[in-house]
Amino acid sequence: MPALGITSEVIATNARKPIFGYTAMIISLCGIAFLSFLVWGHHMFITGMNPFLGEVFMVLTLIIAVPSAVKTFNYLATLWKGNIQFTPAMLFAIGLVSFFISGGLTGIFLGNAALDINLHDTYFVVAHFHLVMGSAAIFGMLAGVYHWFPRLYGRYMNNTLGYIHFWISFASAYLVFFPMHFMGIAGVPRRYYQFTLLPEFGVWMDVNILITIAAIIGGLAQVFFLWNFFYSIFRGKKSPQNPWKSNTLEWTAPVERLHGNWPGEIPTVYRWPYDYSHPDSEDDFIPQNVPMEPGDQLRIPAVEGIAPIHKESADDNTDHADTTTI
Ligand code: HEM
Ligand code: HEM
Ligand SMILES: [Cu+2]
Repeated sequence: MPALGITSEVIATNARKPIFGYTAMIISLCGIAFLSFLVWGHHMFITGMNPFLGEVFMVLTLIIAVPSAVKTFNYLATLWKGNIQFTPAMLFAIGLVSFFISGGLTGIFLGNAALDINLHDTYFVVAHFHLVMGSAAIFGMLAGVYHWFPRLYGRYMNNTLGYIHFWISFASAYLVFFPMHFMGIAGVPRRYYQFTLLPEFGVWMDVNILITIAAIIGGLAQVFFLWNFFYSIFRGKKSPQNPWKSNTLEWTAPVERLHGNWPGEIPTVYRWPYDYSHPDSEDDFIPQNVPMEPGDQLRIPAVEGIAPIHKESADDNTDHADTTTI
């Protein structure tokens, strides 16, 4: 879930567009969080559970595909016709979307109780969860590190090293985990120390070698990241206050760690976080702490009506802080 939240932020900022379907995105996130409590039985389809119970868990599991699909399509729609900035953070966020699709789709296979009789405890499962958990989740976290690094240290990470890190990690993750689907469909079981005693699995030897080589290369690629991270803390190029031209409030705070984060007064939030490519702004973005002008539209549907905006007094940002805060 945190990786998906990071991705929403990174994709909107670097596509220079409001996130597509803001309300639907929030409802989906809550829907996934809630439904995830009700699906544990899909790990137990072949334990001998009552088939009716299996059916219930199957339906609940497949329902999760709906909010997951909403999120994925909204990510793609946010990219659509955006002014896309291919920063390393953006590449990792798009990488998450890719892995989330590939890994999520196989979740639907596994969620079908009848199919799972064949697929359970095979490498198909290993492929599925490494795409969603070992790749998508990790890529989301890396997107967050690249994105917020200048916020943390006032310096950039090196872009070239970031690109090398992304492309090798992206290619090797698919090379490692994608072939495992075919092994699983062919019946190769998970959690075996070695397969050489089972001649029917001998055909997978070459694939296993490929996977091993790709995994070693992918592991080594992380050295670029670690080097980049620690080197940039001390020697990275100095970054401006708000390097990605983001709207959100954290980019208005100084890099120095202060009690209360801001030196003087705490800034007031006037607008939603997605005023990118705003027609009224020359800079193509309006940070959240810029007061509303008369005629500006508050574009959060859910908040409208709850937080009245005093348009006539918008220039004065101290007097009405209580009524203009969203
Ligand atoms: C569309 C969403 C998803 C569906 C429908 C789904 C469905 C399933 C099913 C039915 C299994 C059991 C397969 C079996 O053992 O026979 C499974 C295994 C697994 N899934 Fe997912 N999954 C989804 C997303 C995720 C996500 C987001 C993660 C983690 C980030 C995840 C992590 C795992 C893990 C770790 C296992 C293997 C557990 C084990 O037996 O060791 N899945 N998934
Ligand atoms: C280059 C990276 C990785 C490689 C090559 C890799 C490889 C593997 C392989 C081959 C297995 C199956 C072992 C077996 O069933 O005999 C496995 C199991 C597993 N991996 Fe990974 N993995 C990687 C990264 C990750 C990451 C990042 C996560 C979690 C975020 C993860 C979580 C798991 C889990 C939960 C299992 C199941 C353990 C079990 O069967 O009890 N892996 N991994
Ligand atoms: Cu599960």
